[in-house]
Amino acid sequence: MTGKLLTVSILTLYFSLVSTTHDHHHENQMPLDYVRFPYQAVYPGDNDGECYLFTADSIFSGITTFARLPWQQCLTKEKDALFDIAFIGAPFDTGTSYRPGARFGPAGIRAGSRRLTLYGGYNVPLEVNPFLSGLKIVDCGDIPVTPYDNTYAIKQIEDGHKELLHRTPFSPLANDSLTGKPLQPIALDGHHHPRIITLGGDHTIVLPLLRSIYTAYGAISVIHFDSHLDTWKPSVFGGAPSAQAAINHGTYFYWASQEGLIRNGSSIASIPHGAIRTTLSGPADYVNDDESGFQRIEAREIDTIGTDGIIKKIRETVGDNPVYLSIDIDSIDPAFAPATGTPETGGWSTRELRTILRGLDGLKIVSADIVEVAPAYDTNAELTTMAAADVLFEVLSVMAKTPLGKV
Ligand SMILES: [Mn+2]
Repeated sequence: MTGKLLTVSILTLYFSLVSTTHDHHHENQMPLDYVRFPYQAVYPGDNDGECYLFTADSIFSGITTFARLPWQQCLTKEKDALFDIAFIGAPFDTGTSYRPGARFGPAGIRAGSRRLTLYGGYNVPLEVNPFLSGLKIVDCGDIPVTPYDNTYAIKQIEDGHKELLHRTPFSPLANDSLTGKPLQPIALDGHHHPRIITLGGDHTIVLPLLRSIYTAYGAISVIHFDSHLDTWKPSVFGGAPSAQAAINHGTYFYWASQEGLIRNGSSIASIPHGAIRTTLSGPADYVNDDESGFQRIEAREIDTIGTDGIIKKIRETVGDNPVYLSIDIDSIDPAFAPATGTPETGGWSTRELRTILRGLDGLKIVSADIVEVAPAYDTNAELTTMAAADVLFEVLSVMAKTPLGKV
C-alpha cells in the first residue's frame, strides 16, 4: 500500500467512525429528559394526562425552556411535531430607536419563567392550570434571525411563524367546553390552527407576525398594550431615509394598517391600545393614530376608571372577534420592568397589567407576543424578565380556558 492510499484509507475510516458516533448521539438525544430523574416529571400531552410535578431541584437545573416546557425543534428536525400552543423566540432588535438588546429577550424571558411551575402552575384567580388543561404546550426555541439585514430578518420571522401556525393542532381544541360538541374553525381559511406565543424581539416583529396571522385569519382585531402608539408615519418616526429604515419599532402598525392586516375598516375603531403615555411630535400623531383604526386608553386612566373600566373598554371595542394580543413590556412602569428599549415613567404596575389581562378571559386570542424585553438593562433580581414570564402565564391561562372555535 502506498503512503497516499494509506492516508486516504485512514481518513475514510476516521470519517465513517465520526459520522456513526454522530448519528448514534442524535438517536439518544432526549432534550430535558434528565431532569425527570428520579421523579419522572411529565407534562400533559406527553402521556395521556398523567402528570407529576417538578421538584425544586429541577427548577434551577438543566437547559432552560419557557416554564420548563418540553423543547421541540419545530422548525428543523421535528417539522411534523404537533402542538396546541407553541412558544417561539424572535431575537430581532435592529429596529430599535433607543436601547438595543431585545435580541436577548427570548433567552431572558425563559430564565425569568423557570419558577412558573414550581408549585404546579395553578392560576388561582382564573381557576385553571394551563399546564394540566389537556393542551400540548411546547417551546419551539427561536426563529433564526439575521442581525445584518432587516428586510431579510423580517421575512425570516414571517416564514418561521407561518410554518408553526399552519400546522394542525395536536388536540381537538375546538370542542365546546360545556357541551363537548365540535366547534367550527374561526379562521378564514376554514382550518383549525394552533396558537403561537412569540417572545421578542423589538416591536418591529409584529409586522411579520401579523402578515403570518393574515394568511389564516384575514384582517384581525388587535389588543395592544404599550406606552407608545407605534402607528407613526415613517416620515415622523425615524425620518425614513430608506425603505428599510421606514419599517421600525415605531412604525410597524402604520404599515400593518396600510397593508390591511388589521381590522380598521369599520366606523368604530376596533383596535384598543392600552397604557399609552408617550410624548408626541404633536397632536397630529393622534389624528394619524385614529386613521390607523386605533382607540387609545391612556395609562393615567387607571386612576379614574380603574382596571375594571379599562377591561370594559377593551372588551367593548373588540367584541367577540378573533383577536391578536401584542404586549410591549414598557406598558409596565420602569419601576417594575426597567429592562426595555424605550422606557416611559408613569406606567401600570405588574399587578395592574396582570389583572387587566385576566379580564380578557373568554376572548378568542388566536396568538400573542411580548416584546421589547432587553435583559442587559435589568436588575440582578431579574425584575423585567420575571414580569414578562408572569404576564405570559396570564395569557397562557386565558388561552387554556377558551376553545378557539364557534358553535
Ligand atoms: Mn413601546
